[in-house]
Amino acid sequence: MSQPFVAILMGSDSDLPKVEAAIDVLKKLNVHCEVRVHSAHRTPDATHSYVKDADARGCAAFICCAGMAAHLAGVVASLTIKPVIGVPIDAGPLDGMDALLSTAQMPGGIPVATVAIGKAGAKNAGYLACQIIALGDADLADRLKADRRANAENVLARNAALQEKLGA
Ligand code: RP5
Repeated sequence: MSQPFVAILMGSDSDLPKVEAAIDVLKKLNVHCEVRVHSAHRTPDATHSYVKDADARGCAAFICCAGMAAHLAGVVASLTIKPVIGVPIDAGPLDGMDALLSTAQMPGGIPVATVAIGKAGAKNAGYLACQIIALGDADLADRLKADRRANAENVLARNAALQEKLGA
């Protein structure tokens, strides 16, 4: 069985500045990922072929990032029973509300775990994918716990710095 990996798909390379937040998390936690531009609307055949192939090669979860009428996550979810995480991208005049609804409002039986719009959503998509893989990977679970501790320590340190600045 090949090494589990996360497939990150985006509808356009114009999404990359937001999608990088997911890539950064996976790199930090040492989880292998493939990153591809595949559009549900502009390249439907290539999207189908890639998802089927990635699924067969051991993809553990798909992260699908798209803006506007964002059907990428839903289409990918229709092709696999691996977990699909949808990231609505804030592209276009509706600032991602269009993508949020297009990604989240899936018909029953074809779930897409939809995270927040934009960069924060992409970051959480990276963490969620790692948490899914960590169900069967104790070392990754330890790295996730250490990351949470580091986050908490960082917030506490910033609070201490603020108190000092305020003379409290
Ligand atoms: C969506 O349309 C893409 O995911 C992107 O967010 C948006 C605009 O794409 P471009 O016109 O910038 O290629 O499919």
